[in-house]
Amino acid sequence: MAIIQWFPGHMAKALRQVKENLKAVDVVLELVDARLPESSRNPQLEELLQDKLSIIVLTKMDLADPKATKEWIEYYESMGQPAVAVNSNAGNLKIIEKKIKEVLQDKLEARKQKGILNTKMRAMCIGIPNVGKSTLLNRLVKKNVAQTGNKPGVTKSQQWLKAGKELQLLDTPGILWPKFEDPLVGKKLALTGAIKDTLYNKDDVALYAIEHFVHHNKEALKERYRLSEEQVDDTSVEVLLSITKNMGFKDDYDRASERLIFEIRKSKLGRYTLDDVPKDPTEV
Ligand SMILES: Nc1nc2c(ncn2[C@@H]2O[C@H](COP(=O)(O)OP(=O)(O)O)[C@@H](O)[C@H]2O)c(=O)[nH]1
Ligand SMILES: [Mg+2]
Repeated sequence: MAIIQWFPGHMAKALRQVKENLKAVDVVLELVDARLPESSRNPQLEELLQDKLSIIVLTKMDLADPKATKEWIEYYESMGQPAVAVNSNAGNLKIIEKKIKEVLQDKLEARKQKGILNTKMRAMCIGIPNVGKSTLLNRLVKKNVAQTGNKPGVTKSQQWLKAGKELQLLDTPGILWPKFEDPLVGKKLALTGAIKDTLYNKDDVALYAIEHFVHHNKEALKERYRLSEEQVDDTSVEVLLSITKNMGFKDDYDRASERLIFEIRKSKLGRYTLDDVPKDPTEV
C-alpha cells in the first residue's frame, strides 16, 4: 500500500480555522460517513471539542447497513455522545434540529434566566471532504447556498444562515482532513471515495473490498460477479483474478479493481458498513 499522508501543514491550518470558528457556535455538528463512522473522523478533533457540545451526524445512512448504523448510534449515545443518522439527499432532517434542542436545553434555559432575549441556537458543520457538509447545509437552510461537490470551497466572509426560526448555521463548514497512520483506515476512505483516486493502489483497495464482502456479504459478491462458492472461498487475490476474468478484462487487474471499487461506491453490491462498533471489553 502506498503511504497516504496529507501535508501536515494543511491539516494544522484546517484545525486552526475550525478552532477559531468554534468560539462562535453553541454546538458542533460533526459529520461522519455512516459507512465508516470512526474512520471518517479526524482523531485530533476530540481534543478540540473537549469543552464543546457536539452531535455526531452519520451522513449517507442510505448507503450504510441499517443494523450497523443503529448499533453505532446506540454506541455513541451510550458513551454520552449524542448522535443521529440522516440521508441528506432525501428524507426528514427534523431529527437534527430536535437533537440540537435537546443538547442545548440547559444552555438555552440558563440564557433565559439571565434575561438574554436572543436564544437562537448557533451551530456549525464540520467534517472531512465529501462527507456531505454542503449537501446537509443546503437542505437545512432549504436553499442552494453552499456549493456541493468534491472540492473544498473557498472561504469568503462568514455569514449566518437561517435554518428555521430558532437555528442558525455558520455558512462555511469546517473542513478537516482524515488522519490515518493505519493503512486499513486509508483503504476504507479510498473505497468510499473520501480521498483522491491518485493516492492509493487500486488493487490494494480492491483486495480489501473483496475481503470485506467475503466476510459480510458473500452472496452479493457471488451474484454480481458470477462466482461459484469454491471461487469465492479462495484467497482474495484469486477472487480478484476470477472477477477480472468474468468482467472480460483478461488479466487487466488494475482495470477490474477500478471497476470493482466504482461499483461498490455506487452500492451495486448493496449497503455496507466498513467500521465495526468496538466490542465491550467487559463482555470478552
Ligand atoms: N447517498 C447519499 N449521498 C450523499 C449524502 N450526503 C451527501 N451525499 C453526496 O456526497 C457527495 C459529497 O457531498 P458534499 O455535500 O459536496 O460534501 P462536502 O465536501 O462535505 O461538502 C455529493 O455527491 C453528495 O450528493 C447522503 O446523505 N446520501
Ligand atoms: Mg463542501
